Amino acid sequence: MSYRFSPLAFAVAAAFPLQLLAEEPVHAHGASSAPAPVVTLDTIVVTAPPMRLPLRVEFDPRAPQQPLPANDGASLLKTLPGMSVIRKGGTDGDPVFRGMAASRLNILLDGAQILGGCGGRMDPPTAYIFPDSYDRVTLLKGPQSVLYGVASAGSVLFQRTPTYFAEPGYRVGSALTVASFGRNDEVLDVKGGTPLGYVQGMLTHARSGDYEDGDGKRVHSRYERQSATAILGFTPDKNTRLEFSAIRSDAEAAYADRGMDGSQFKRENYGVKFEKANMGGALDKIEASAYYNYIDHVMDNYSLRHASGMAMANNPDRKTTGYRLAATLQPADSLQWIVGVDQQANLHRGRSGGRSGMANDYREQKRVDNLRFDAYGLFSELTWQVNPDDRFIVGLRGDRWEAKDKRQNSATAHQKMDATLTSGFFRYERDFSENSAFYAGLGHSERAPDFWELMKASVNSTSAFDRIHPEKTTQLDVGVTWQSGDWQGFVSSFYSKVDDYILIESKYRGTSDTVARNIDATTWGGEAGVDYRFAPNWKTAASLAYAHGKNDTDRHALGQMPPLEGRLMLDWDNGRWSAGTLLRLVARQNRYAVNQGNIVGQDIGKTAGFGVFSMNGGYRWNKNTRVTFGVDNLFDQTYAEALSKSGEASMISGYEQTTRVNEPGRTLWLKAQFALE
Ligand SMILES: [Cu+2]
Repeated sequence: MSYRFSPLAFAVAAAFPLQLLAEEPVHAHGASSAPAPVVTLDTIVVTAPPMRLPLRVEFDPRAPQQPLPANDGASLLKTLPGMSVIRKGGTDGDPVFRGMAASRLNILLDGAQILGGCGGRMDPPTAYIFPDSYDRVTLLKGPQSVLYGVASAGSVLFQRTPTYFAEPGYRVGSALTVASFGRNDEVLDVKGGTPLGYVQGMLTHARSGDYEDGDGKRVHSRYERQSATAILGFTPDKNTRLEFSAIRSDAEAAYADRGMDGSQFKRENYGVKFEKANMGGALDKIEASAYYNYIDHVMDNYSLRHASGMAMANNPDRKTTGYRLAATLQPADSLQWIVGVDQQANLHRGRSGGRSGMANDYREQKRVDNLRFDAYGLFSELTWQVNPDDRFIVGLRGDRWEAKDKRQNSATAHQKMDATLTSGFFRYERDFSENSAFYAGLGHSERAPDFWELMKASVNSTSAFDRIHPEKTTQLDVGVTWQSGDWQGFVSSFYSKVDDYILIESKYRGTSDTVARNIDATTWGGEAGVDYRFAPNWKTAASLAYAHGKNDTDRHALGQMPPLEGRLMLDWDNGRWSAGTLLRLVARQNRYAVNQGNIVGQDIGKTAGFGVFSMNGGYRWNKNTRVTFGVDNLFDQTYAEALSKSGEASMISGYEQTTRVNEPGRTLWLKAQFALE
């Protein structure tokens, strides 16, 4: 499917960038089955989605990507310039934007927060994302929006486009992916409805064997994942929607960086949403939603590997609930004002024991409370369209946050901590022409420490709880997007001062402690890209991403920062056949801080640069049926990303140890997509 870019859609989008999120119902029927007009795919394989709106990148998660992403949310994001993934095994890596990982990147699944349970961070929110069950992914860069919770490095929204059937109809979509290393993914998405409402059911399944690196060394990385989604919606009219949704999913995944694997990632989700749009008066839209997310994770050292020593299992769970209410006001034609409140509460519990069915069975143990969090926030974001070309956007957010240490044997047992957090931004945007814009914004956000940070030790105590302060980011974002003839490009840059950056340091001062401590940091960098359509069916593109981090307190590099990265692409597409190449070049990383980083990982040392070359092709019968195929890492390079986890801690019998968890070697893949309506 190739969506031609609609100038009208862009003009609307550029004028009201905030309205795009869930504004226009897409007719899942008839001629247009395209997701939303803003999602455009110039080529059928996404190698780097272009940035066409200030501070915001969008892409279709169902579109084939090169390199073939693993079946989770993080791998899917890696194609965006500025994004990296901390690899732990075959799937469930942690996404990192501009060197900022974990809670610094706010991830929402159809508006809901999901918080993992694994103390060892096996399950970032993206581990509960099944890419084929979403219609759109949006990255909002920087602390430049207050609508979706506290965002310091940015927010990533995995969204479903609202469904509306103008007349009775149905749509069946399916996709099948097969690839090297025993990989196969299947998805079935069925929806049907009338103007009164709709039902939708989605099933996904994915499985992969252990992959091999370029040297043919097997990496302990196999996984299997499945999800089922059911959605029931009522649409009394085109602008009113009441939707109920339920998701169940489970997975198992091998980890190459540690002594245990994830043998269960159960998730249960229920959501309800109400929305009334285009009301036409001073009150234009209201939105209300509530959700329940429960995850029940098991990791052990016997299900997916030969146990060395005693069989052990760890079984944390976490329940997260929340709601959000928002109103869009239109006090004047030139003003759009969104106000609202959101709330979130979660409780983390744990238990551990022996193998199921054996003495000390973990399932027979009592679950004990660890930490409990309660937070709510008030937000207000105003867009003032001064004239057709200039606008100001200002946002303000206040959060009240509270945490309680419910552990019995913690140094801070039964203590409480709380904070009032203020975030806000101010941005100016100017359109030069239909597809060209400039922006400059100053933002500030205050982020409370998360579960993983609070569970660490601190400098002078075995508990970091109540010892570390919220992290405060103040950031300048400046950029431009432009299009002129066959050329198109973007630059987005940032400069950030982080006060009380929560640094995680392992082997602190020669001990075996991993501590959390506040430091001050400065980061700067950005992303840039250019596309050039040099002949009717030909396009070449290049992108560059860099982030520089300094630990101002310790006076050296900030840990876990990715090196300079560039991509060069060449694509040919005649509407039926397509072909493309991708060369990804990553520089060496000489700036590192051994044992320092974030809750996901810490630096090991310097890394070498590398280049990876990949090719793809495709054929489409019509807009609903296409096949794409490719070979990633054609020359079978052996390499590891700078942010990869250490492979030395694992000691898995039958697997050779490597310094870092290496990336896959040569990988062949084919994805077939088919839809009926
Ligand atoms: Cu785990």
